[in-house]
Amino acid sequence: HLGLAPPQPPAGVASAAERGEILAGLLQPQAALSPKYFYDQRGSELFEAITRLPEYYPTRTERALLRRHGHAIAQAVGPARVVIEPGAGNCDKARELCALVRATHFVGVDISADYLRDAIARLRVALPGLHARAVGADITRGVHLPPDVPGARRLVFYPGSSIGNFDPPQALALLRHMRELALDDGGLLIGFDLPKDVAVLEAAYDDAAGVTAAFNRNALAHVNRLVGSDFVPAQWRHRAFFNPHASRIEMHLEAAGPQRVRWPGGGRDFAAGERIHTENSYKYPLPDFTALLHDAGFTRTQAWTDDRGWFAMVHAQA
Ligand code: AVI
Repeated sequence: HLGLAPPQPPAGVASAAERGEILAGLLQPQAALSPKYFYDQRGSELFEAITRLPEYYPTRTERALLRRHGHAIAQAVGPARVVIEPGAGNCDKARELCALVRATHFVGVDISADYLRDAIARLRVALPGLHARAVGADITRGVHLPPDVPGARRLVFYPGSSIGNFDPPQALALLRHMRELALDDGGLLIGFDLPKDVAVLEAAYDDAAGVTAAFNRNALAHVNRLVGSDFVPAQWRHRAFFNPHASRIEMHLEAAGPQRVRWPGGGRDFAAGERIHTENSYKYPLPDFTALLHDAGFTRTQAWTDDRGWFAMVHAQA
């Protein structure tokens, strides 16, 4: 590709496509914002704080699964290979996994590019023999690997139940894309959250310390920077509840009073109590998720769950 790259907007300002997507969501009758807008630098830090909260069980349950079944997981995955992690974040889990499967190459992809670059630098220190690369990209637009990434024996690693933040048709499309990334002799190791007691689920998304509330509101501060809007985050209440019909946690921001929000070229008035839908977090029963993996083109699957049946890891062969 020899042409000149199109001029890029300065960091922290939305591209035309991003701006269109954000404003279209805010102007829908039921206003909505993609959960990807949680993850600016501060949002990534807040998410990391969430993973350490007593109420937020997914991260520590998954880590325990990886440690307890490490040997069996390494066997299912096979020997040294290239690990690709979409949405790598702080790369904590990547460090353990790369050591476990004796990976030679790691490619971390994340929308929060600066945060990822720092994480990759730490990963290189922790595992000096690993060739580790950072790719700052939005995985919903497709993961494009640098041309020099080896093609053989790939493992796509998608932990943390991030797949739950996509609607099932989008999740299927993403899994198909991962199936392609894995090539014909690779696989996918994926973690996802299982349905459970509603009180446990709701506490995990509405913690006593208010970290998840701050994480939710931070999306408005991020959007203000991206599109030049004037949301006052403190005027929006955090709402999180389980929707049993869709088997998902929903997060919303609810206007504490009437809000007049303006941005260059437009705006919207919100009545008191009106909501912006900011996130879904789907909880899949294991058989449903296995079926989704087969629909996406994976063949054999092997699953591990914790004793309480709260979280699952699946290895799916291409
Ligand atoms: C990143 N993702 C899997 C988290 C989840 O549990 O859906 C995001 C999150 N939202 C609120 N708390 C954590």
